[in-house]
Amino acid sequence: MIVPLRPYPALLLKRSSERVLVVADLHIGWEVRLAEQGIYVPSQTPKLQEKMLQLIQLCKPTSLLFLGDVKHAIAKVAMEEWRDIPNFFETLGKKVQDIRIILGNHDGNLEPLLPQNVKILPSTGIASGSVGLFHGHAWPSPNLLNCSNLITAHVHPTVTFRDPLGFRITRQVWVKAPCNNKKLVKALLKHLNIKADKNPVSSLQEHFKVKLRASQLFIMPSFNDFLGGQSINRKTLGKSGRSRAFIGPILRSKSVDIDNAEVHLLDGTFLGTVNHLRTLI
Ligand SMILES: [Mn+2]
Repeated sequence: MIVPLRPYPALLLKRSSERVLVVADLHIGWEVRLAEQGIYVPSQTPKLQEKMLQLIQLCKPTSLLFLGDVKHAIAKVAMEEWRDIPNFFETLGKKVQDIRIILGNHDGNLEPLLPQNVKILPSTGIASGSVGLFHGHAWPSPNLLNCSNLITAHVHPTVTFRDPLGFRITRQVWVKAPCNNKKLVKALLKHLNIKADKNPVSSLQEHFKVKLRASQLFIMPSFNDFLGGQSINRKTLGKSGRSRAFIGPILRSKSVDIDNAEVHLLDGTFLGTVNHLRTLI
């Protein structure tokens, strides 16, 4: 069972006695980048840590799962990250022993910063019962298509409105999109250089012994609310008339029906579909 932890950008996966607290896109050290541009913001890590501790107390998880982009500097390790990241995981490790991280595109050289008990998982994701989790900058492993629900992050989804005075309002959101799973299989097999004949679904079964079940995709908001995000209801054509694609191969593959995706605020308010929200930007 997937339970969004309103009003936090976090969810709880419940499966028999297991309770997995899932968060994504912390981008620890993001403010260091701002300092390089002359904007000095104090470290946000204590705030992120406090929010995690609140959630742990609230939902009593048996494990923590970070869905990618724990750190911000892509390949190198910034000075502050040497201090903040080990402290952060040591503090959380005192409350919850089992901590796992699915690698995102910003997680280069993360491993030396982590305490022993933190497990690193590949960016191709993991399957947990009927739920498949991956960061979203890379294709998931084919076996995730056996899960009816896919959960991804990476986009930091937001919604934007403009009121009649011209004020622009941006809020973080959850997105729940239906998948055209046949298209999804076709695109994934193409990526893997596997010739899919007329029936990609049976090719998937044949090559990977995977029965296609994926039917919807959830996009998680970023846990760090200081970050920018991708506006989910922006017009798909830019001023130049060129199409402005979403980031990540799965959203670009057109196998996710973003137009008919449901959009919810962090407090659970249902805002409508992306199609409808596009008229308000
Ligand atoms: Mn990312």
